[in-house]
Amino acid sequence: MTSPIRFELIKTCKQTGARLGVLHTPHGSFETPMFMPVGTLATVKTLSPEELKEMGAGIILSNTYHLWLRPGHEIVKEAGGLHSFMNWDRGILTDSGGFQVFSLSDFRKIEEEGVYFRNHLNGDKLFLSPEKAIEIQNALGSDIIMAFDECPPYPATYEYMKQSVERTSRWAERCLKAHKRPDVQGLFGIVQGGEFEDLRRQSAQDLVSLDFPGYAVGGLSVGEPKEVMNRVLEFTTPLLPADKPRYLMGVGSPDSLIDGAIRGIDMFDCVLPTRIGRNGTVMTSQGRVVIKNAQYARDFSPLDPNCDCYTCRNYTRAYIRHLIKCDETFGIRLTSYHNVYFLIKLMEQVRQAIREDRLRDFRDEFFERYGFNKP
Ligand code: PRF
Ligand code: ZN
Repeated sequence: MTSPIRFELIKTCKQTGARLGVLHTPHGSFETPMFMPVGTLATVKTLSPEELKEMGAGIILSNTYHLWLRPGHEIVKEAGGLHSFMNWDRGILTDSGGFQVFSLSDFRKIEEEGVYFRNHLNGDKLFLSPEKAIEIQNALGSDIIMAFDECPPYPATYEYMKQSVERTSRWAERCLKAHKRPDVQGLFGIVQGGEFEDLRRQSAQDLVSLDFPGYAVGGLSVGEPKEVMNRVLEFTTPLLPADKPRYLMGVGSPDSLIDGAIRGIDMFDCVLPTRIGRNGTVMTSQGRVVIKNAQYARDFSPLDPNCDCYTCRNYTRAYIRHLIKCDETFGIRLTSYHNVYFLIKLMEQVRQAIREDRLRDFRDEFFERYGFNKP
């Protein structure tokens, strides 16, 4: 059977080894490396699908766990699947729910058969397993579905991580067996193993032998220093097949997107642009701006002088600051729009730099301007 997800490697950057590619899905093709905005509850908070399209988003991420609880995957299926339910005709990737259980639920018990935990909304007892996570994702109809994995907290002991990696491999095999729609939905495996090189190797080998159409690197951006993440990526991505897409889960700060691409990552997702947007922080070519600060009260320039998004073409810092200080919803729409646009355009610039074999130079200039190099 041919996979519904196909990765086409166009070229690698001579300066860094970063990959320029095209990911083909049943809902369109898009260039990589790219950033997926997060629409946890079948909406990228405050933004319409039309707005996401006009920014150039090719695929968004949504969550199995949240849609299972509300409105329920049966209702989404009845609507004709997630694409028609939310009126989005480009790509959708759903995360499997395991990570959300670990981050949202206080009570949880991990067993071989799955995870017992409490509904974070009402405290009801719930159970999620590889089979259940796949059943829900099959009903949602997302283009890319994720294996049910365990993402241990950082730091975890070597012994714990080893048991966890082995269980995640057994769960991955059960996910493959449970997957009922492999002709229309691509199932990705998730490499775990924390910062331990031999465990990452074991995890990658186990998953690669199962032949998934794509692979994620999980268990990063969970509190470890940036240097640890970069080092783990350096020894992990070479273990993955060159002709399959690689997805770094839950990473979305501008510096990590660039450093991830340099280490061979093709896809990223993160709530960062919408989450910080809602509390009034924006990413600009000169670094982060906290728009509530008094210094912007009479600043009639755009959020970012180098941005040509809808927000920056039409509104000033002073106006947006006023809206956000008054809790006007239009304010967080404007900041969310700008932040998502910023990351989508950043990835466009990364791809152009790869095309021209100058991603190292681009990185150094970007870090200098953004202020990452400052003490
Ligand atoms: N596993 C899954 N989803 C995730 C992660 C993971 O390890 C992470 C780690 N940053 C974010 N989202 N299934
Ligand atoms: Zn802008």
